[in-house]
Amino acid sequence: VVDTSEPHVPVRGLIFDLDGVLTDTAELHYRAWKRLADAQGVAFDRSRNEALRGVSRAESLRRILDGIDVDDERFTAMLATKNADYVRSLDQLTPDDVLPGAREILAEARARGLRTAVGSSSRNAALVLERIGLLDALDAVVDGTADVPAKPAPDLFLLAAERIGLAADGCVVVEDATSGIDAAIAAGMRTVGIGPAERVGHADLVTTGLDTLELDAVLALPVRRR
Ligand code: B16
Ligand code: MG
Repeated sequence: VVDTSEPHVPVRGLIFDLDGVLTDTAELHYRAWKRLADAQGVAFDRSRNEALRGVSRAESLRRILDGIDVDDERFTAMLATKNADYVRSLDQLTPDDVLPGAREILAEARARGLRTAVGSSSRNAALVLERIGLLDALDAVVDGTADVPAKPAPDLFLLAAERIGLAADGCVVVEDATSGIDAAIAAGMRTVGIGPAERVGHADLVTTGLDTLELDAVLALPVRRR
């Protein structure tokens, strides 16, 4: 009998998105954008906010303005206003804001010899991780301050893999955004999607949250064929 199955490439590291995976800063982003939009007289609500999941700050503002023409100076000022407001709101974050199962899976991954990293679009990721007390649970944090193209480009995740000393095919990315799963697939990584199939159904494994994710199931994922 000829065995045609691919040899299993071991999973050696987990790369987590931040907002929507380890904590829910989406609500704080929403409130800061909503205050800005109201002040500018631009229509914005929670359903429109859904389209900003995992999207960079500047691209988020472009989507909120939806074709409304503002000059560069005003655009930059709006970004600064929203971010100052958002950063102020991070004062409310505490370790209680870590999403269910996140602390546990990070600890279990470490205990089983896996490397752990964050790959987030946010330029405030280190601050958020410090507030929720997860910095020590991670071997590397790559965020929106890295000078690389944003998701869905693979660069952020490739950089995270490099920082934890792993090849792409040894990493699994855990993401809640469509563009994040796209980025991980483009990087040649295995993927876990957190959320509904409409959003992350193209991931190798889909679940509702880290509290329902079995590490053994993640370790058993076959490597993606390119
Ligand atoms: P900042 P993630 C993303 O985080 C958020 O989901 C998205 O709503 C936000 O606009 C983006 O970070 C940029 O955040 O304004 O703090 O740089 O999901 O990639 O961890
Ligand atoms: Mg996210």
